[in-house]
Amino acid sequence: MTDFDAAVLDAEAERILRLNDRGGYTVPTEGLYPYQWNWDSAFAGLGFASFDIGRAWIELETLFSGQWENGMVPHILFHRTDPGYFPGPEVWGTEGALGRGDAPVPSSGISQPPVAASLAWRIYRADPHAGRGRLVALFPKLMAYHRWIMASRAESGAVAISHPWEAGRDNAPDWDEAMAGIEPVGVEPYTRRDTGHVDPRMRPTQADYDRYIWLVQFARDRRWDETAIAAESPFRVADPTLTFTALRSARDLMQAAREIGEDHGEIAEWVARLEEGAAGLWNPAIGAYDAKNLRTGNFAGSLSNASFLSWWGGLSDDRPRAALTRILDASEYALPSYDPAGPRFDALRYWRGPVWAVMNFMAASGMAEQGLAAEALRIRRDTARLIAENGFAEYFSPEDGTPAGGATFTWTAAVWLAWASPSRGEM
Ligand code: 2M8
Repeated sequence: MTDFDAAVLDAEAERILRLNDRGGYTVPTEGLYPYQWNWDSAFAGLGFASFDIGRAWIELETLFSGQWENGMVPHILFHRTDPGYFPGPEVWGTEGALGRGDAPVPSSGISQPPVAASLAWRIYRADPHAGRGRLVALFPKLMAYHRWIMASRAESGAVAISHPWEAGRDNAPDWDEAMAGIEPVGVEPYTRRDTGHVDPRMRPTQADYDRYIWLVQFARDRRWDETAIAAESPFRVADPTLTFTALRSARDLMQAAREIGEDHGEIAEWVARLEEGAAGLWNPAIGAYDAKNLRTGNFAGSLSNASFLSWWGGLSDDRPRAALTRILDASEYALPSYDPAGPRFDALRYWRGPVWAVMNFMAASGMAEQGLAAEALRIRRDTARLIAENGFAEYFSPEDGTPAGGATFTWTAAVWLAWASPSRGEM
C-alpha cells in the first residue's frame, strides 16, 4: 500500500517531535496542550527511540521527575505556566496535597493510562546497551507508580478512574451515566481555552466541562486524599484503558525485572489480580470488555477502542473477535473510539467516534501478538492511510478520515515512526 513516500513522512514525523520538544519534555501540540502529559510523553519517548535513543530516555526521566512521594505520576506536569490552557496549576491546587510530598514540579492531582513501563521496555529493547543504566534507574520509580495504582485504584480488581481525564478518553460514552450523576453546583467561574484553539464540535460539551471542573474541586477540597475520594466521590468507574494498560505494563515490568535481576514476585501478584479484575469487565450484552460504574454496578454498554485493548493486556480471550469484525466492517478507517452503529456515535467529537493512532498502535500490536494478524494489519494500514492522506492530526473521522483536533501532534508522529510507517516493516 505505498502510494505515498514513507521517507518524506518519516522526516516530517521527526520534525514534529523536534518542534514540540521543549527541552527534556515534549508537548502534545503547540497551543492546545502546552504542558507535559503523562501518556503522551511515554509515546513521545517511543517515537524518539527510532532516531535518538538518548532523547527517548530523557522524556521518561523528565516525566518521572514529577512523580509524587506516594508513587503517583500526574497526568499533567506544569513545568512553565501557560495561560493558553485551562485548568492550570492554580485550579488543581495540589500544593500540600496528601501523598505529594516534596515533588518539585507543579502538577495535576490525577494520573493517566500507565503506558510508561511498557514503552520503557520497548525503548530498552531498541538498544539494550544504551538503555541498561537508564532502565535500572527508572525501574524502582515504575514499581512505585504501579504500587500506587494497585493500592489506590484497584479495589474492584479492575483499575478505576476518579476523573474522566484519567482514562485519557475524556468524553467517551463510558462515563455518561456516572457524569449524569453529578450536579455541578458550586463550580467556580471559568473560561475554557480549548474551544479557542479547536472547533467546539470536536471537543467535549460545556456540560462535560462543568463536571470535569466540579470533580477537580471535589478532590482539591479533600487535599487529594485518595481514601476520601474513593469513599465519597460520585464518580468511580472501572476502566478498560487503565486496566489493560496496567496489565500490559505489569507484564513488561516483569520482563524488565528479570533482565536486570530484580525480584518480580510482587508484580506476578499484580498480574493475577488484574487478570481477575479484567474478567469482571466482560459485558456479554455487547460481546466485549466495557467500563463499569462502581457506584451503580452498571456497565456503560460502550463498545470502544479501549474494549479492544484486551489483547494488548495479554489476554488470549477470543470472545471479542465477533464485535471486532463488526466494527472493522462498519468503519472506513479503523478503529473508531465508539461503535459507529451505537446511539452515541459522533464522528468528529473527540472520544465519541474518532480514530486515535495511539489506541490503534496498542490494540493492533496486541492483536498481532495473539495471532489476529489480518485484523492487526488492517488497523495498521488504516492508520498509515489516515496519516498519509490527512497529516499528523490529533484524531480522525472513521467515516472519511477528516483530520480533527490539534495538528502536528506528537503522539501521532511518534506512532507513525514506531509502527505505522511502511519503513517499520512489511504491510
Ligand atoms: C486530552 O485530554 C486533555 C486533558 O487531560 C484535554 O482535553 O485538555 C486527551 O485526549 C488525553 O488523552 C491526552 O493525553 C491529552 C493531551 O494529548 O488531551
